[in-house]
Amino acid sequence: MVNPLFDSLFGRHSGKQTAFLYLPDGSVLTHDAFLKLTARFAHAIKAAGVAPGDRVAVQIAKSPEALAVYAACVQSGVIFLPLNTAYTPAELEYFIGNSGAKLVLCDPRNLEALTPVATSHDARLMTLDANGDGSFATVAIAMPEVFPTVARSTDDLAAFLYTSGTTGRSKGAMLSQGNLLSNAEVLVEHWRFTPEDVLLHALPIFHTHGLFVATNIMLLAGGAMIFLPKFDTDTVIARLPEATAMMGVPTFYTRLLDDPRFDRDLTAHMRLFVSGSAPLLAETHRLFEARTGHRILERYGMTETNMNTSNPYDGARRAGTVGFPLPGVELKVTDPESGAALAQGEVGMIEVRGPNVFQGYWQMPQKTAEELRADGFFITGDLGLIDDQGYVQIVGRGKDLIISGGYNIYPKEVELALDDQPGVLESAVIGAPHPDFGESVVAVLVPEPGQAVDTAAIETDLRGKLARFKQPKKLVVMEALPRNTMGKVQKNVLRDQFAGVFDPSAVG
Ligand code: MLC
Ligand code: AMP
Repeated sequence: MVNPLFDSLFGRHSGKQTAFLYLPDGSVLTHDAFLKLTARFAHAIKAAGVAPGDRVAVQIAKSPEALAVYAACVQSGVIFLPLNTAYTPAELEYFIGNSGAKLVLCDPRNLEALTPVATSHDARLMTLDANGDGSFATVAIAMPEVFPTVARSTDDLAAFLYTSGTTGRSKGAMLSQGNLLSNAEVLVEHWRFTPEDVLLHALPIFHTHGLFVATNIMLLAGGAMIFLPKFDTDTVIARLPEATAMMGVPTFYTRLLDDPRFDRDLTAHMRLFVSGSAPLLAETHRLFEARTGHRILERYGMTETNMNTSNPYDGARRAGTVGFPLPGVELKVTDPESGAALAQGEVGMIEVRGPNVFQGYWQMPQKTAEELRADGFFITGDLGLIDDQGYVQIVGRGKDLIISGGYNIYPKEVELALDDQPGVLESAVIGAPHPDFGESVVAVLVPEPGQAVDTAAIETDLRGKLARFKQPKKLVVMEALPRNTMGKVQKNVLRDQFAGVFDPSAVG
């Protein structure tokens, strides 16, 4: 194969007049039409001066065109760097600078704000909107419908996905063609995807779940997707009859369960519901089965590793577990201090090794060495155990991380933004249980002696600095933070104290 990822996912569909994307307006994009769009985009990328191995940073709305940018990057041997559409220009500055992106594709609405950012990092800036219009599209439209695919090997890098860290600085996880392809191959087989499948796709396509798990699988299987711009309960319920499978974060499933139209009749024809990116409560699993007769298939993965474990397709899908290591993936539970393997049933650090595990963090050899062992095991930061039947259970996190509606929020990043605020001496950010998002952000602020803290002004200021989903949904002022005898902030105490702040049944 000239370019294993492109040839396996995209190239093999060339000329096929079969449906690939069912769109919200009722139109259908065929595999062949998608491939032609991809070729034009690949020409436009090349014409912008981007060479194989360079990075293209992309912050655009979910659309067939956005997906074709991914395909075009793979075809031209360029590294695809998708960015959450919620990120502010202030956040983007770091990703563009750190990655050394040659080309940045943004929504026309962000052109003005991003121009100085792109200029200061010597990146070319072009636009593409949700309708497929913009300066990038204008160049592409005049380009040929065929592009000579650039030769790559499975060891070559295909994508950078940035993931925040406990220090507050994001790290670019480098994923090779082989990382992505091997995982897609395993999942197609494991979850039995075929060309007959139609996946209801309501996830964003800038993260592992919606981009690699959902899209790569469907491309490899040769099936189609109902490609929705975002999750909306009404639309999902309306389009579900055309689907055979759905993938989502737990919030999707709790929102659907809140709607009485989501019942056994509506879902009787469905083959598979997959959940991941955040813990699915055992209670949600049971309610879902009672309502629909389907047992959600829960799996476990992360940006650095793609998918690691999955409940079985046949056999028991056990609530509160993430199933077994996928074929080719080794998983062990170790002592977080010594790294020694623990016995079955003991709680420790989950480590994984396999063809799915990434190549390291971009230009951060020290961070890479801290998390990726020389023998290839990646230290996930998740705490768990392997039960007596071999199922993996995640019981907590060794990393200070909040997962809200499937998005990761590192408290340190929010704390740094809060500590800069006038009148704030220090802050502590924690996650509290949230009925919709699973967890949500609570910030505790301690004022400088004799000063008042203006929480409304802080909220306004944060809007320009942090993506909306990272902003605290509750700001609390306290005189001091609880500390242990070593002086370390006791976040557990705060978590207990604020466990009920988002509980709608709680008084006050
Ligand atoms: C939106 N908001 C959020 C939020 N999403 N706040 C906290 N957490 C979130 N996840 C903000 C909005 O900006 C809005 O702010 C307010 O909360 C209410 O918004 P909403 O309309 O209710 O939200 P909605 O747009 O419906 O989005 C919710 C969601 C979305 C759950 C559908 O967040 C989503 O699609 N999440 C999926 C994330 C995902 O794909 N994760 C995979 C990562 S990969 P305002 O201004 O109104 O107050 C990974 C690896 C693996 O983890 O294993 O898969
Ligand atoms: P990300 O860095 O966005 O890829 O998020 C990866 C993290 O999401 C993992 O390290 C886990 O903490 C969490 N995660 C993913 N899937 C699950 C799951 N099924 N159950 C619990 N946590 C999960």
